[in-house]
Formats: sequence, structure tokens, C-alpha cells
Amino acid sequence: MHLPYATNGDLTLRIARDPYRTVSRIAGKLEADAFHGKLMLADTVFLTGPDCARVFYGEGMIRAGAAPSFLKMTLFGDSGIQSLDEAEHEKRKAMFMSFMDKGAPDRIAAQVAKALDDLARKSPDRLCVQDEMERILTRVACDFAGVPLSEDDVEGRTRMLSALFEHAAPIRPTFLAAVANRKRANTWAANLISGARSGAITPPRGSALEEIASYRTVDGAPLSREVAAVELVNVVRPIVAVSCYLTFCAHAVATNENGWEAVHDRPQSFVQEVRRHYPFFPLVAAKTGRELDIGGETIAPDTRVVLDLYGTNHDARLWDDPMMFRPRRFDDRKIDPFDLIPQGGGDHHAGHRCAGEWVTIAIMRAFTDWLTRIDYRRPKQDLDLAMSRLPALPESRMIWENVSLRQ
Ligand code: HEM
Ligand code: MYR
Repeated sequence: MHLPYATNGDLTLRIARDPYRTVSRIAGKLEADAFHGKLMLADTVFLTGPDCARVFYGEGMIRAGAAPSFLKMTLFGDSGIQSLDEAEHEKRKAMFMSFMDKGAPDRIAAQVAKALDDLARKSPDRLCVQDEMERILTRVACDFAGVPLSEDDVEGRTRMLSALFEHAAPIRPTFLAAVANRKRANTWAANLISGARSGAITPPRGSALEEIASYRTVDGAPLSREVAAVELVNVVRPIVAVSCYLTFCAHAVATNENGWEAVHDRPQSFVQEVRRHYPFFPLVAAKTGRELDIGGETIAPDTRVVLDLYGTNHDARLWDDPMMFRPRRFDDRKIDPFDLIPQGGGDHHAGHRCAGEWVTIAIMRAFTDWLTRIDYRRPKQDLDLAMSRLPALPESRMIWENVSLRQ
């Protein structure tokens, strides 16, 4: 048995133009969940759907050397948790997961709720939801991680951290600014690590800054200052990135008849449907660590494998009318580790599934609760999702006017 080949040569340009839909479209044409293609000139196996997601997160897949190098220059940084395997991954992941214990999602959600109410109390005439949420989440993320942040630095740190996820891919000139911001972010975080290690900064017990600064690898060695910095950014940056999901929540309310009703009547289902429906993280990459059977074909070791997250979240075999925004579908649905996978699939502890999934959901719930407590006007604006962007935010970044807390 052999997997089919995608025709039309290298898929890099097609994926760059339409990162969310290309893999599932080709899979549909080939009538196969797994197929061969080329990505950046290298042989790659593309996977979509729940069965293939299970293979992607199964035995024999590794992450060392799997992420495209441009992501190391921006979003991920070099030598962080995303590139680890086996014992070192397990140990470092346990540290990341420990940050999420002790009520962290609830604590973060309470802080977000307070910051949102403070914002509405100022009754702004006009605001950009994406920009405002990035600012709020930068404050919350730094506080959560035990990182000092003065009010004067909020704007600069917000721009620095947001560039890493808003311009992560080399598809627009803004990528170069993201590379520069990755260098700044690494220097900023490395100084914080040095400060925590020397005692110049005393981060709260159990905070990410303290734990990363004092972490010991499987061999008992501390992390280099550079790697520790990358891991600190791996805690702070993604919390700021939840801003995109908040803009998507606002977009879902603005563009769907059932959006507003769902925010009131079934907020948890609303949040899950936003995570399923909206185009955020398109694809994830791994490599075969040995000869591996995929769909009946033996794939050579060291072959890149790409899993289509967005396509799996829109797979018609799993979701009725997958392109429709329909929160009710989650009212009594049991979620499987391999069907709703906007933040990766499988197990959080044993695999690479996103460590921040519960925090993400808690922040989105705080935002949707807030929507029921405020009034605002939405001026005419371009709400089209720019599907070639990563993430595919609405063109206007969501503008509101006359925002106020309801009396
Ligand atoms: C990994 C998405 C928020 C921390 C991942 C992965 C995805 C993802 C797709 C990779 C899964 C894989 O490699 O198989 C997202 C999205 C978020 C988000 C769309 C929304 C903003 C967060 C938050 C945190 C976080 C809030 C932490 C506070 C991490 C970490 C990893 C990760 C540490 C690496 C896990 C590992 O390699 O074992 N995320 N994430 N993420 N995420 Fe998130
Ligand atoms: C984070 O880790 O900061 C949270 C999510 C950020 C998502 C940014 C979207 C761009 C990802 C590009 C992936 C290209 C895959 C080959």
C-alpha cells in the first residue's frame, strides 16, 4: 500500500497563500487522509483527520529538527520545549504543566475580568479589541510569570511579544520585525533569568520565572541562560496570543445570528466553537524518528510529517456543516483528544499538546462573561478574515465605539 502524491510540485507557495485550507483540499481531491508532498523542497508526509492525528501523536514521532527554521527565528525561539523528545521533554513539560496547577486558570481569568471591567469603566470612545487585549494580557502574563513590568514598559513589551505571533512566518516584510523582536525578547528574558539567579530579582515562589531559573535538566544541569530565556518567553508570549481568540469571540458575535445568544445561553459551547472554527494555528510539524508505518506505507526515518489542525477541526466526518459557526454542537458532545485540536492533540503531559489550553479557555470565558456586562457600538468596518495571514485576524482588528459598563 502506498500513499498518493500531491501533484503540482512543491506545496510551500500554496501553503503560504492559504495555510489553513491547502492540506485538506488536496487530501479531499486525493481522497486520502495521508499523502506525500514537498515542503521547502523536502519530502513531507501530510496528515489530516482524527485517525491521522492519532498517528502524529503516537510512538515513533519526534520533534528534534522538525520545526521549520523560520519559526525558531520568531515564534518558538531556539531549543525550547517544542523541539524536545523523550525524557527531557517529559521533565520539562512537567514543569510547564505545574504552572497550570493550583487554580492558575481561575486566577488568570479573575485578573482578566478585573482589567476588562477597569477598561469599560473608562468608557472609551473608540478602541481596537485586538490591540487592547494584547496590552491587558501582557500585564496579566508578566504578573502570572513573576516578571516585573512597569506601566511605562507595557506598550513596548506588548509590541515586542505580539510581533512574535502576529508576524511569525516569512510571508510578509513584517517578518523581519518579528525576527528583531525575537532577539529583543530573548535578551529581555535572559536578563530576567540572570536577575532571578543572582538574587537581583526575587520572583514569587513557584512562579514561572523562579521555576525556569532553577530548573535542572535530566542530567542535573541548569538550563543555559539562552534556553531558560526561550522557555520564559514560551510562558508569557502565548498568554498574550490569546488576544487573537478574544478578537475571534468578538467577531463571532458580530457576524453570526446565533453568536450573541450563545454567549448568554451556552458560553462554554460558544468558546469551544470559537476554538474549533477560527483560523489560528494551521499546522504542526514532527519527524519520523525511525521507520514508521503510516497508512500502510513504511515511511523512512527522518521524514518530515505535518498535521493539519485546522482541517481536522473542519473535517465533515467529525462535524456537521463544519464551516458553519454553531456553538450548540458542543452542548452535549464528548470531546476526544484527537478531534477538537486547535491547540494540538493527544495528552498534555506525555505529548506536545498545548500546555495552555485550560488557561486559554478560562481567559475566553472571562471575556465572554464581560460581553454580557458591557454596551458598545460597532462602526462599519472590514470584518473579513484575512485567510492568508497567520493568524487570520479580521482586517479591521475589531473596532468598537462608545464602550461602557452596563448600568
Ligand atoms: C504548544 C496552540 C496558548 C503554552 C502548542 C501547540 C499549539 C498551540 C498548536 C503545539 C502542539 C504540538 O506541537 O503538537 C496554542 C494556541 C493558543 C495557545 C492557538 C492560543 C493563544 C497557550 C498558552 C500557553 C501555551 C496560554 C501557556 C501559558 C504552550 C507550550 C507549548 C504549546 C508551553 C509546548 C508544549 C510542548 O511542546 O510540549 N500551543 N497555544 N499555549 N503551548 Fe500553546
Ligand atoms: C503561541 O505559541 O504563542 C500561541 C499561538 C501562536 C500562533 C501563531 C500562528 C502562526 C503559526 C505559524 C505556523 C506555521 C506552521 C508550519
